[in-house]
Amino acid sequence: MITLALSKGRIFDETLPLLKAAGIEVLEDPEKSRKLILPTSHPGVRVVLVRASDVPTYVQYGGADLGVTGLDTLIEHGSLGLYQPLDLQIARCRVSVAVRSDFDYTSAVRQGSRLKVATKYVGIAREFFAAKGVHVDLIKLYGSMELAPLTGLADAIVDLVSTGNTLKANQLVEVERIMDISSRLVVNQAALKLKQQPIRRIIDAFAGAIGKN
Ligand code: PRT
Ligand code: MG
Repeated sequence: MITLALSKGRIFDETLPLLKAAGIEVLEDPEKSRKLILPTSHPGVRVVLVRASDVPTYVQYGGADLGVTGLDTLIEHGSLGLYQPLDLQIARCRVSVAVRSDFDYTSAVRQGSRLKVATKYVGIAREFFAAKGVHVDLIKLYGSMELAPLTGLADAIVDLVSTGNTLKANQLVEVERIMDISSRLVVNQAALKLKQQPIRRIIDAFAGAIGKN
């Protein structure tokens, strides 16, 4: 049995066409079913639904053989024990710095002010500001980062942006782009050795379908 870890929402939705290219159809809709293990049209393949941030953990420890995860999540988790054969080019976005539209970020940086930065991406943020030589106090949040500058919790946030509509709706402006993000296929290294043929077949089918949607 091959187990593929996916998270509900955009990653699940955007992985479906890749699975289809591999001749695999998921037989239940995760938005309608309460099941966490979904059968597929292929008797040897099943999908497990986990939190987006738990996908690398499942694959690292062998709870799943493969998974699809955002590069953001993968960087924060670390890639120990994970083989990363493919950039699937799905769920694209970027990691950016954003501030309140009335906050003068450029001056604050130029003056060497200490910045309070709220983020779920503590690792990415720490490395980015260290490389710029900007002193930051990082505040770890698990969601709704946009609220932090509006309530005075932080001067800036480091968060994912795709259309920019969420920032705009909250009077925030993007002041730096840190990195471009897309989702990656991750594979458990031991599983790749033990179940080489069926896993290779999935990797190859995904590879052939990238960018075709
Ligand atoms: O929601 P939950 O806490 O369960 O987990 P999650 O937020 O990690 O999962 P999910 O499914 O929301 O995101 C999974 C992956 O999708 C992320 O790790 C990214 O790699 C990728 N992705 C692509 C995005 C976005 N685009 C995105 N726009 N993830 C989140 N967003 C959010 C962003 O955080 C912000 O709140 O959408 C909002 C901004 O969108 P725009 O279009 O208004 O700019
Ligand atoms: Mg989310």
